[in-house]
Order: sequence, then structure tokens, then C-alpha cells
Amino acid sequence: MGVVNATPDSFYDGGRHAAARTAIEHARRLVEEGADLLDVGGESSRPGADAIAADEELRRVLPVLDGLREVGVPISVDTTKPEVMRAALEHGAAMINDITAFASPGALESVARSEVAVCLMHMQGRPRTMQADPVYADVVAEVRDFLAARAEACAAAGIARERIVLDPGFGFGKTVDHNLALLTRLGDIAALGFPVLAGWSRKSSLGRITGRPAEDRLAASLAAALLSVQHGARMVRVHDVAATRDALAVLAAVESAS
Ligand code: HH2
Repeated sequence: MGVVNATPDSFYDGGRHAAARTAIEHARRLVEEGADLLDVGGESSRPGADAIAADEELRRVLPVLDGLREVGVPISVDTTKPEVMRAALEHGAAMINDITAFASPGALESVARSEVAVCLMHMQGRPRTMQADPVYADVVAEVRDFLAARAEACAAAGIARERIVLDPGFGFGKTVDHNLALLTRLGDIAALGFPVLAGWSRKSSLGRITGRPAEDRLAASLAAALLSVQHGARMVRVHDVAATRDALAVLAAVESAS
């Protein structure tokens, strides 16, 4: 899953693709690099980010969706707002990726009657304050139980199991240790029976581990993507599609040889 941030303030690529035209060009490049799926977002969820109004998010996202109608891969839209979800469906989105796991009133109902896939992500707190002091008694059990409960809520709203993807939400209200515990026990989440998506790309935990700024975290991101897949992720959400594909190709070759 290639990341297309149509935002002025995302933590890594904020402002680079804020204009619809450059976001569309970037998205096309990611498809040429081998992305199987694109995730278009109009609101940053980086730690400390303020929420934006639905009008502004629609203004950022819809022209990008319209420009990607013929891009040849499914488009996911990264949003928490029911009105953005509904508009995204009308503009051709194949997946809604909600970092709050469809917590907003009306969110589940907005997608239930369609055929789109849904990505349910775990987050402790909200972006503005989530990294202040994340606390868990047992991070893996809490994240797994939360995701299981949200998958049940989807089923109760009429969403077929085949449409559901789960994501532990690396970096969303989690310390480095929390993220590492979730990575090494991703299998516990995969055991719920849904495909798991992992998003480590260029995140600050990789900066803490390597001492490098976001622009120098490619190698660390590739390592985290590989390890995520080895531990049970079926999809990885990344900024660097070509490099990630190469890394995953080596893993696939090693696995088929052994
Ligand atoms: N991470 C980000 C945003 N959306 N969605 C899912 N399902 N999983 C993630 O790990 C995830 C996500 C943060 O990355 P990015 O979009 O690059 O930054 P920003 O939120 O600043 O736009």
C-alpha cells in the first residue's frame, strides 16, 4: 500500500504533494513502482496534529480520487469522517482506512451498505496528545481485544468478514517498546482471522532506534516492513514502494527456497 498524503503537514512528506496535481503524479509513480493499492489521505494524524474540517478534507482528497480513476489499482481513503467516507465511495474508493476504527457516529453506517473494504486501526487517545504518556497493562492483548471488538461491530453493522483488515496502529499512542511488542506478536492479531496491515514507514520509533531523521529512515523502514511480513502482516503501508517491493521479493524468494 503506497502512501499518498494530500496534506500540507504530514510528518514525512507533508507539503510535497499537497496540490492535487502533484499528489496524482506521485500516486502514478507509486503504481509504476509496483504498489498494489494506494492510500490517499487529506488529514495528517502525526503526533500533535490538529483535526481539520470535513470541507477542507474533501477539498484535498476528492480531486485526487477523480484524477486516479484510471490508475489501475484500488484506492483506499484514510479518513475518520463519515461525510468524507460517503463522498470517497461516490468518487471510486475501494477501501476506507480509519485510524479510529470507525468510532465516529455514523461511520460504520456510511460504509456498511457498500462493498468497500474497511481497515480498522487501533489508536490509544487521539493524535493531538496520543504520544504524551501511552500506558497499557498488556499492549498486545489490549490491541487484539480492541480490534476483535471492532470487527464484531462491523459484522453487526452488516459488513462481511472478507471486507475487514486489521491494523495494530504502530506509533499511535505507543512507545517504542509497545510497538516492538506488537511487531513480535503480530501473529496474535493475525490469529483473529483477518488480514493484517502494518504501517512502520519512516515513523519516529525507527528514529528512536537508529537516531536518524524521517528522511534517513528508508533502511529502517525496509527492515520493519520485512519483519512485519515475517511476523504475519499481509499488507504494508509504505512511502517507498520500489525499495519495499525489492525487499519483499527477497523475503519471498528465501521463503520459497526453504
Ligand atoms: N499511519 C499513518 C496514517 N494512517 N493508517 C493505517 N491504517 N496505519 C498506519 O500505520 C497509518 C495510517 C501515519 O503516516 P503518514 O500518513 O505518512 O503521516 P501523517 O499522518 O502525518 O499524514
